[in-house]
Amino acid sequence: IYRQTISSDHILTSNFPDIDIPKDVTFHEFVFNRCDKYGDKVALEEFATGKTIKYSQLRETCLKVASGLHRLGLRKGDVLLTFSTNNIDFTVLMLACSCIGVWFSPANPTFTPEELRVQFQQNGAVAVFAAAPLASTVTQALEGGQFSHVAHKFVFGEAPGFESFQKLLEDDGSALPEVTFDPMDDVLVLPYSSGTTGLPKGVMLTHNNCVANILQLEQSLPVAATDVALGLLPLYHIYGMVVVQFSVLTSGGQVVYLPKFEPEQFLKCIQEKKVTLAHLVPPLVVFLAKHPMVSDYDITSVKRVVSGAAPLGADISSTFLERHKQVEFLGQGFGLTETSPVTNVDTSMTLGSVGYMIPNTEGKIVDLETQKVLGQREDGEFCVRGPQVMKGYFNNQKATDDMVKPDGWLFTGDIGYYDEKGRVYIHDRLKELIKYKGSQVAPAELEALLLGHSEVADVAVIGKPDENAGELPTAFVVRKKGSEVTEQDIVQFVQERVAPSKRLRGGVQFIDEVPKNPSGKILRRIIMANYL
Ligand code: 4UW
Repeated sequence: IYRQTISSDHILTSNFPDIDIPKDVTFHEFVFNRCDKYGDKVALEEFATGKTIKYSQLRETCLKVASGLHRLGLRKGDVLLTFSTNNIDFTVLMLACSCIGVWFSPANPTFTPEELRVQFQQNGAVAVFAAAPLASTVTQALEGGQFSHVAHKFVFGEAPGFESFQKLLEDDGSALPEVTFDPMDDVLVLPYSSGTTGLPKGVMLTHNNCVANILQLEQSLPVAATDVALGLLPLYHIYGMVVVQFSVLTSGGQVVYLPKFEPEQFLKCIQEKKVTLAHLVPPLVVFLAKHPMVSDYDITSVKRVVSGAAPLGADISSTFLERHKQVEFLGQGFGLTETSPVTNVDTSMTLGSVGYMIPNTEGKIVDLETQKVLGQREDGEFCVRGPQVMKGYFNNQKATDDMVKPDGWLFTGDIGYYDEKGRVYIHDRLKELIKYKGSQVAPAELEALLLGHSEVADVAVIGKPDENAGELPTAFVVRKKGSEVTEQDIVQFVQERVAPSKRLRGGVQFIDEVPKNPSGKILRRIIMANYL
């Protein structure tokens, strides 16, 4: 298909025709209707335990859990927090929440108790569901008694002080309520993102946002019923949650879950399960492209690889394709938590590009100062508009208004340009966000933590470029007068308080003054230019 993808006013569109996105279907009905077609095929499998669930079991299992949740008193609009690595129960629970209108808010399972506490404070969850090894972190997070709103504590498996998820799986389904939905307005999930500035915020994605994004992906990144997909990327993050889980489950493929990246298990899983489709982030593409251990395994079943969440360089793509000659497709996807997530997919294997807009999605590049729309190969901020754009940040209208304008355009905070065919290239970031191996690190969060250190007078945190990880969180610290605090002290201080992805792996540099503009905003580009 060839379509004109650049209009005369420099607005980019898809090279596929727009599609019909129903406005009246809920997420769970959309998914269940698809699942019903695939009968006794295995839908999900846990590689570590061998546990599976068939397509024919999904609807009934989720409805039982939904009934159990309603029996406990959970109602439409309540928030449920999940603190778990990837497993089948996670997927079942998300769909069960959808059935009764409960907002599903997943937290990063590597969080410390302090980090988890912040998410509880923000989302006011009435129930928490944890993986068994993480139950003690939940207990610590909830200590202190300010969380009387968390009325129910469940665990996948068994843990002291927690009720077992098994109880909900065994519900007889009789308490399932009639719930009326407005899929265009009702929230399905509340993942967290720091957006363009500040601390992580809950992102309200509606049923329709997520249905739309799955339908939009069907032409640009089709999944076949014969596909076996790798379920390694974390389900708490939007890429795992929507793209991995549901683009496969709505197409009849099978997802094999792994709880974390462990090189041998990862390769063994691909080899044994004959994985055909691998959703990856750039450091995993680097691993497959370069690591000697990869040659010890037969991973020739892999035919299509998708990379997203951070830039994938053309050099790494070429090295990867050179080594894995059976791979027919290596494409990049681009998007944000705030766009459910996908806005662009590279279908043309133009290495280094994030590709065309997906159907029903517009794009434009605007001048950083004047916001004037720019033309071919002119550099500016990338903006997107489409049915996958979030409803807004939870309890934060100001941050919503800063990012999404009244005419629907979302300002991504990413910098790039487009070529003569309408393909987009992203090569820089205007926003504060640091990406360590595809995971979000909000500099404002580390800065606030470091300002709490008794010997730190001022600080700025930025991402230092790194070939393997993408970026490494790096602190520029102004010591208090007379302080002799060392780099090691500061690194240690942070390490004890944050998830592994947020550690100061780029180190600490001591400076005399943090460069700021007159209103006190940190001039991160000046720090990068002067010190990196
Ligand atoms: N190239 C350069 C990229 C790219 C990128 C994202 O944590 P969030 O909010 O969201 C994500 C979403 C990942 C994703 C989107 C679409 C897709 O198809 C897919 O899989 C194939 C994965 O990570 O971070 C959003 C920010 O992450 C950067 C960019 O800065 C964006 O604003 N980012 N994908 N291909 N940068």
